[in-house]
Amino acid sequence: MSHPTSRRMLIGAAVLTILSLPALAQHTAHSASKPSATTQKSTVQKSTGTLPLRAVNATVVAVPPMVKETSVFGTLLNSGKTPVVLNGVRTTVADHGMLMVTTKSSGGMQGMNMTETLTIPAGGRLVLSDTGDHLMLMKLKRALKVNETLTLTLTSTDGRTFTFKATVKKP
Ligand SMILES: [Cu+2]
Repeated sequence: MSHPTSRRMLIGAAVLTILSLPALAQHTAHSASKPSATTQKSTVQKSTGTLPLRAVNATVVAVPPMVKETSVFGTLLNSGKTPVVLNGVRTTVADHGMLMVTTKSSGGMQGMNMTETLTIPAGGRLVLSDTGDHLMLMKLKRALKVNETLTLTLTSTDGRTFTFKATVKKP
């Protein structure tokens, strides 16, 4: 299965919303199966402070108004001396966020799964893309406008946060 926010699948996603075919339903099922795991963990404050991160080319994929979920791509740079273990993402325009990994079956089919954590190595980077790790924003509360800027907050397992801006763009 291709990623639903690729250009080709966007049209598919719109159709899926109407026909409720499996791809979108499966994606929504991620949130249904673990409704509050990410949210709960992100509110556990073991320490406070800002993560030593920088976001480059942070992009939220523009979706048609009837599509209620979207992806976040870009590159996260960790200038710290220890790995950053992300456990959540949140923004006011979405009910909740999820961390996702893309998997490839032996048959070469691509799918994605929710993951509890994504790690940015010390002094390294994590690339978020439609063919790899990425973030998803679920149950969007309103339609997103192309070129608008959204504020997103990442949380880590040690309770620190990183807030950054991402621009809504067509894929
Ligand atoms: Cu995804």
